[in-house]
Amino acid sequence: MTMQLDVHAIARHFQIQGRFVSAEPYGSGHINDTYCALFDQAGTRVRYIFQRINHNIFKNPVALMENAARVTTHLATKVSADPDASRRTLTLVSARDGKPYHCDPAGNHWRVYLFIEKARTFDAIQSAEQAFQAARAFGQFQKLLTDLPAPRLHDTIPDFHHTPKRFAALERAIEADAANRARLAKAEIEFCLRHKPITSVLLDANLPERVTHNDTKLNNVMLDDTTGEGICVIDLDTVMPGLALYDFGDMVRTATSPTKEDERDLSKVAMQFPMFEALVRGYLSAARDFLTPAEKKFLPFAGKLITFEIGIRFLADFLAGDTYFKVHREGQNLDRCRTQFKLVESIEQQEAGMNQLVETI
Ligand code: ADP
Ligand code: GN1
Ligand code: MG
Repeated sequence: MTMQLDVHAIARHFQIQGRFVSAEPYGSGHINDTYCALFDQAGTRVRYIFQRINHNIFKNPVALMENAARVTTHLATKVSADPDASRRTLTLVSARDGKPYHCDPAGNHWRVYLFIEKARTFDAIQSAEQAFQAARAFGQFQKLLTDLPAPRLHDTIPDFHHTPKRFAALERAIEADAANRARLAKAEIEFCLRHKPITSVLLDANLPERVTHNDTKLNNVMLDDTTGEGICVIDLDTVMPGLALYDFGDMVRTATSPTKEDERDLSKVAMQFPMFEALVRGYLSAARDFLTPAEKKFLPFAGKLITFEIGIRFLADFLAGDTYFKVHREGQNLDRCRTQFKLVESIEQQEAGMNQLVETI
């Protein structure tokens, strides 16, 4: 009830017509507080997405919203000729003062997006066609942003995909062992130490900086209910300068194993080759025009690296006592870490074939 009242009170600050009906928590993101709010607009029920930005994680929500406004405006121009334009990119609803957000008395920053109807996100991949569609949408997203006008976007989280720094943070978390949990994660810590040498490979490869999404997990793209098409890329908080490979890598992490991220039965976790192939084909169908040969060559490696990197982050958060990612049960971050490392192993076993495939496409 408190939450309903909160969202209702927040809603008054946005340029939304009609009568507030209800609001409820929505989605399975790990970071922000997301609500679906229903309004009655002259007899028609219209939904909106309300989000309270997690300012423990995003230290500068105003800069973040400046990025989001620039990116959504640019994308809107690009898709404007499409009859379905309003579902092909997120659309921010302005606050009554004209800003793209509202700051409440407690210092929380809220934003509102039009609800993308007749489409949904998936927490686990169900088919190769879905993998193709998701990858094509993220590739298209990068492509449409290749000519985003200057200035450079803000780094909403500095060094977000700097894997060696993520590794150093893990080492500090092991050392501090703040929640006395290192004893529960000996095998995982050992796994990390063994894999340390891969952390700097992409940074050493001298790849071009681009505008990238940086959080391309499967449930950050909406697939159309009827056609299955990857219709809209969402969750724009980490859109900033990065490597194209960070985005492809996170697709491999979240769309090649049939399991959810926190699957406890590790025997079910595996890199499925047909899903990888669909990702490569879908991504290249949009990104081929701008990708360099070096970027293309590293596609399989990026899958391994980003899976490892997010595994490190889950492990570090488990050791720190679950202060970053939302958890809904004890040990969830360790379970998430384990699925990542199992997937890294599965990729390693198939890496030669993955490299071969990429060469032929
Ligand atoms: P988080 O940063 O916490 O992951 P997201 O922006 O990804 O938050 O939103 C969480 C979930 O809410 C998404 O996975 C998606 O299912 C849903 N969602 C977000 N934005 C929209 C939108 N504009 N229309 C419909 N659903 C949305
Ligand atoms: C978070 O916001 P969400 O749930 O889409 C995280 C990503 C991780 C992901 C792991 C800002 O993504 O970096 O890869 O969880 N986002 C942030 O599921 O840290
Ligand atoms: Mg999300």
